[in-house]
Amino acid sequence: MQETKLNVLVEGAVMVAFAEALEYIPHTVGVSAIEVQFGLIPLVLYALRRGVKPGLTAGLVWGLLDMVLRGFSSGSVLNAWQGILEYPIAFAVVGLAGFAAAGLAGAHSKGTVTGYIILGTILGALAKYFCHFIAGIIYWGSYAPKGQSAWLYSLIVNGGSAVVSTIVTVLVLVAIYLPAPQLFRVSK
Ligand code: 218
Repeated sequence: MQETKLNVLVEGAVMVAFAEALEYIPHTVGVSAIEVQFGLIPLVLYALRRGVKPGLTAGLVWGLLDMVLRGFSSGSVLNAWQGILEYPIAFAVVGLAGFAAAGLAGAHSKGTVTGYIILGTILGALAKYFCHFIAGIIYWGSYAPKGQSAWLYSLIVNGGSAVVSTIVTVLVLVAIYLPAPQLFRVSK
């Protein structure tokens, strides 16, 4: 099939819609603020297929959409700077997973592809939760249990979210790749 910019755009719109739909599945761990962000699955897949620039753009759109549809109503937007850091910026940097796209495109074995899926997911999730970690220290410290410092609380919540979200995303993407490797390749 002839690949056009329109293909990349439409595919991005579908992935963003899918990512946002997945946000409606309950995804906090127990009573904690730790979350399993299922939306990373389509967003990282898109960045792995299309690279950094489309990935950053799709992440930015997803962040704005999530802020409007869920952020304001859940009380997760505390002020303008925090809102900008934790929605458009934090969601956009998931697209950094696209740094693994070139390696994945040139990979020939299942092991190598799995390695690039892991690398891309870690890059995207780490970048996103680093933003939330910083925001957690500055803006969410008052939610820390008595006696716990703001940075340790933020590290536990956002580090925990990064780890569980990365594990779930890698497991699902590898489970998709094994029976359907064509989904990770862009036809030329
Ligand atoms: C310690 C702490 N608690 C809450 C937040 C806010 N936060 C964390 C992760 C993801 C998101 C975006 C919606 O999924 C938000 C708003 C924080 N940064 N730190």
